[in-house]
Amino acid sequence: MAGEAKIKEEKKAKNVADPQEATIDTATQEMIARAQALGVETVFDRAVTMKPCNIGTQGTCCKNCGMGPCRLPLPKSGIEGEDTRKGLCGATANTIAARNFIRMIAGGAAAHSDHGRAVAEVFMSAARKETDAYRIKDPHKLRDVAQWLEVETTVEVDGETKDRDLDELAVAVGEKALAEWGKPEGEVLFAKRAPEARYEIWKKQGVVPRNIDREIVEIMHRTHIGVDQDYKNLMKQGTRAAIGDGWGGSMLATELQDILFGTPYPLASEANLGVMKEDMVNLVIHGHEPVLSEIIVAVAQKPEMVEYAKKKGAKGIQLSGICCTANEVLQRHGIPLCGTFLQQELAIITGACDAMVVDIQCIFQNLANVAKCFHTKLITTHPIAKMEQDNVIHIEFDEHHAFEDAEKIVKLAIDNYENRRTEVMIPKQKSSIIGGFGVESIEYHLGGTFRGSYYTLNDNIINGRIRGIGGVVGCNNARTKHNQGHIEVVKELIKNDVIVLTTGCNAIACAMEGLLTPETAGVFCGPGLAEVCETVGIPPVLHLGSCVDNSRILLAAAEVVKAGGLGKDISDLPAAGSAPEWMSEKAISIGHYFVASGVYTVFGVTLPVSGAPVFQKYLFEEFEKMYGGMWDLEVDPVKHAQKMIAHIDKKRKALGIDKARERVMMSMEDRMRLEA
Ligand code: BF8
Repeated sequence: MAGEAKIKEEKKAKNVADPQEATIDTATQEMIARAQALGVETVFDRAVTMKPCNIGTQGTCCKNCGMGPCRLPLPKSGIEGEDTRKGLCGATANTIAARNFIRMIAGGAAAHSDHGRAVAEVFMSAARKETDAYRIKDPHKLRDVAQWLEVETTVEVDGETKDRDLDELAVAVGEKALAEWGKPEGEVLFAKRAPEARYEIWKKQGVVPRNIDREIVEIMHRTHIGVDQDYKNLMKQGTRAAIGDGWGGSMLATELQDILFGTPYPLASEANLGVMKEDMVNLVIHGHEPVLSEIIVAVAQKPEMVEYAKKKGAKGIQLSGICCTANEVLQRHGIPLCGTFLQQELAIITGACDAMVVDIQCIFQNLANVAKCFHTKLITTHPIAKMEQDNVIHIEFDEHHAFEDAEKIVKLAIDNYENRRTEVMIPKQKSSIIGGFGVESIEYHLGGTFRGSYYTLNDNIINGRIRGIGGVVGCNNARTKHNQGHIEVVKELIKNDVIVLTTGCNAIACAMEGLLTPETAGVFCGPGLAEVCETVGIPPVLHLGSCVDNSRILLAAAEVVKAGGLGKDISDLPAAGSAPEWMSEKAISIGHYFVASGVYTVFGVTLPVSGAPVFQKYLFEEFEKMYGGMWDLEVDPVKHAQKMIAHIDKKRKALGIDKARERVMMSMEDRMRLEA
C-alpha cells in the first residue's frame, strides 16, 4: 500500500496521469503505464498538465469579435438581484452562452452533415456508374428511401405499373438527396419521418429546417457581433439546425450508407486493444466516413494481399478500428473494435500498429508525435483533414480510384511490418460482442407482422417487463475517468429493466466491458429485461452504429410510436437519452436534436451553460413545455441513470401503464442476484 502511495506521489510530481485514476479499463491502464515508461506523452498526461478554462466551461466567454474576449464568470456568491454582467457590446451572459451553445450545434451539425454530403456524392458517382468501386447493396432500402424523398418508385408501361429501373431510381434518389443540402425552397423532407404530432410541434414552433446548410450558415450569421441578442431566438435557430442534423444530414448519411454498403444485421466480433495481433500486419482504421474503410476492408481481404503479407513474414492482415469508423466496419463486416476515442494513441503505443489510416473527425494531432516514437505509418486521406507534421503521409482518397488508393495504403502497412523497432506489447484484454443492430433488426428480433412491426417491443414495455428505452451515446472525455460514466450509467439502466440503444464511443465502451452479449442479460439485468433478452436471444445493450447512426435511434423511436399503445409522439414514450462522457460539438448537436425530438436528455461531465443560469433554466425546464424534451446535467453516473429512470416512470404514469409494471414480481433469487 505504501508502495502504491509512493508511485502516485511520484506521478503527481512528474505531472503525468495515474493510470488507475485515468481509466477503468485495465488494457488502457497497461498502455498508459507503458507510454510513461517509454517517455511518450498521451492525452491522459496532458489532461493533468493542462487545466480547462473555468469561464469557457461555464459558457460565458465571448470571442466573436476583436474587442474581446469578454469574460463573464459567475460570481462565487452567485447572482443576487439583477444580473448586470455584460460584454463590451452589452451582450448578456444569456446571449453569450446561447451564442456559444448554438455555435457548437453548428459545428456538430456541419461535421455530421458534411459527412452525409460526401456519402451522397459517392452515392451519385455509383448511381451514374462513374466508379466501379461501389454499387447498390440494398435495393429494398433504396425504394423505401426514395418514397421519403418524393421520388417515384414505379413507372407506367403500356398501362401497367412496374418497378422503376434500379439504376435510374438510384440517380433520381442521389439527385434529390444532394438537393437537401442547399435547395432554395421547401423543407428537409425527412422531417416528415417523425411522428405526425412531432412534426406539428416543429411547425408550430417554426423550426422545420429549410435545408441542411442554410440552418448552419444562419447560426454563424446570427452569432456574429450585433445580430441576434435574444437567447430564446438564438435557441430557435439552434433547434432548427439540430433537427436538420438528426433528421437531415445524419439520417441521409446513414440511409445512403446502408443502400451502398448494406444494412447492418447482427454479427459477432471482439473489442479492445487485445484484438491486435503480434504476428500479423496491424492496420488500424480511424475516423468516420465509411467510403474509405469499406474499400480497405475489401482490399485487405484479397488473397493476393494476404499472400503479400505472408511473403513479408506476417501470418496475415489484422484490421481493427478506432472511433466511429470502427463502428461502421464492425456493423457491416464484423471487423473488431480496437478502442474508443481516448485509446487512439495507445493503439500505436503497442508497438504493433504498422499503419494507422485516418479520414475525418476525432483524430488527435498528437498521433503524429506518438507515431514518430514507433515505426507506425500515419496516413491522412481526406482533403479537408491534413496534419502539419512531416512524418505524416497523405494519400488522397477518391472514389474514382478507390481501389488503387486502398491498395497503396494496405501495401504500406504490409511493407512496414518488418520495421517494428520497439518490443511489441499488446494487452491481452478483449471481449466477445454482438453488434450490427438497426431499425430493421430490432423489428426482426422484437417485432411481429401482427398488429404493427414493433408490437412485441411495445407489448413488453406496456406489460412492464421492459421499463423503458435508454439511448446512451457519445464520446470519451479526458476530464473524467475513461469509460466509468458510460459503464455505470448503462449497468444501472439495465439493472432497472431499461433496454439500452447505444452508438459511438459508448457502444465501444460497452463492447469492451462485455455488455454486448446476450449472456450479459442473466448477469446484469433486472428480471423483466433479462427474460425478454433470454427469450429472443439479444443483448440488453443494442449496438446501433456510429454517431451519424443516432438517426437509427430516432427512427426506432418513430417505429415504437407507430406500433401503438405508447402515445402519439416520441415525447410520450418511456424513454430518455444520455451522453455520460461527451466532449465534441457533434454531441451537443445530437443532444439537442434528441431534446427537440421530445427526449429528456442527460449529459455528464459538464455543460457550457452553467455561467448563465437563466439560459440554463430555459434549456433544462422551459424546453419541456415547448418540445416535451429537455436538457439536464448529472455528473454522478448512478444519479444520472436514476434521473433517466424517474423520467421513464413519469411517462409510464402518464400513459397509465405504471401499475402494469408493479405486477412484475421479483423472486428471491432475482433479488439476491441483483444485490450480489
Ligand atoms: O462521432 S462518440 S469521440 S468517435 S464524436 Fe468522436 Fe464522440 Fe467518439 Fe464518433 Ni461521436
